[in-house]
Amino acid sequence: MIASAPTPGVRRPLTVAAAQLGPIARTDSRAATVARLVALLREAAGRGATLVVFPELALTTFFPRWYIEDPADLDAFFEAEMPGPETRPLFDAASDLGVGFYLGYAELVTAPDGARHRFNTAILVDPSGRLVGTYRKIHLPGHVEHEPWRAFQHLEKRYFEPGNLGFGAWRAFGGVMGMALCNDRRWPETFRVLGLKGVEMALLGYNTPIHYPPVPEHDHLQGFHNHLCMQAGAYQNGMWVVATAKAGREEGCDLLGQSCIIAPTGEIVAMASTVADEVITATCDLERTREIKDHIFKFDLHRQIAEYGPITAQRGAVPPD
Ligand code: CDT
Repeated sequence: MIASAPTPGVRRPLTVAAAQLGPIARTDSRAATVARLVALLREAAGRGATLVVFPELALTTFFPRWYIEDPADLDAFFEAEMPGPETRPLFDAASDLGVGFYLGYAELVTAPDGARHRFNTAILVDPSGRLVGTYRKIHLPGHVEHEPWRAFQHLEKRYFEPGNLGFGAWRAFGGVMGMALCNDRRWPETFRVLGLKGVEMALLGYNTPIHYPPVPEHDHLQGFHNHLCMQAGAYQNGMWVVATAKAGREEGCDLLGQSCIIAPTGEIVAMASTVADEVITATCDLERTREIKDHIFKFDLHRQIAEYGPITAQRGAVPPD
């Protein structure tokens, strides 16, 4: 008998939902948006979910598409407290329903010295309403300066600092949970670090414009690349991935949908079929991570760490002379 074979009959089922959002207008109030989140939460709970994953920046329109000069206008998209008065109804509904959630939002932190820091953040809240963990987006895409030639901006590098909390792993929901945000999914380092922390389920929200101004010939590949990187990350690290989009035509910009739940084998087990508010669910057996983690990607047996130095020693490629 193989020592690491899964114990027959042992299961750790977790029913999760990806609660996709359709577009949010710039003028939509927080109250209106939070009411949409609560409706999705109720639907997910009605389908048996105990964990609901919302998108990145789920409380507002995807504001990095605009060059915003007035700091007060920018501040309007950020949360200075979580929960605050406008987000409290989501926390209350979740604990009433006994459902936990992942929520992406723009976080404004004021340090004791008065310095203000802005992060693209996700939190994980358990079914009792307790904050389990906070993740601040590490791989910020886009650009710093206003680039008027673009059809729309992608100013995440201007409006956010890179996350300063690292990639976390938390024991919750009967397993080991990890978080990431949008562009993080394109980087294998994200999933590998989560894998090395023992993560069994990665939660991720995204806002992905279908049009990519610097390389528009790739626009038709956005859906392919979205799934390609997450299916690879799931398989190569033996983890479930729950990925939720903000989708549809938002302020004239088309955002990719295709929210999905991916098994540790890399197979998509559920996928959204609209670009509107939509709940998808799957019952994920966390024990199935063993099929991969104990065999083809058994890290402690197969990884050759002496050969991986360049991954952390250098940022860019260094071709031979
Ligand atoms: N929100 C976010 O990270 N979006 C990026 C767009 C990349 S193109 C600037 C993504 O990876 O989908």
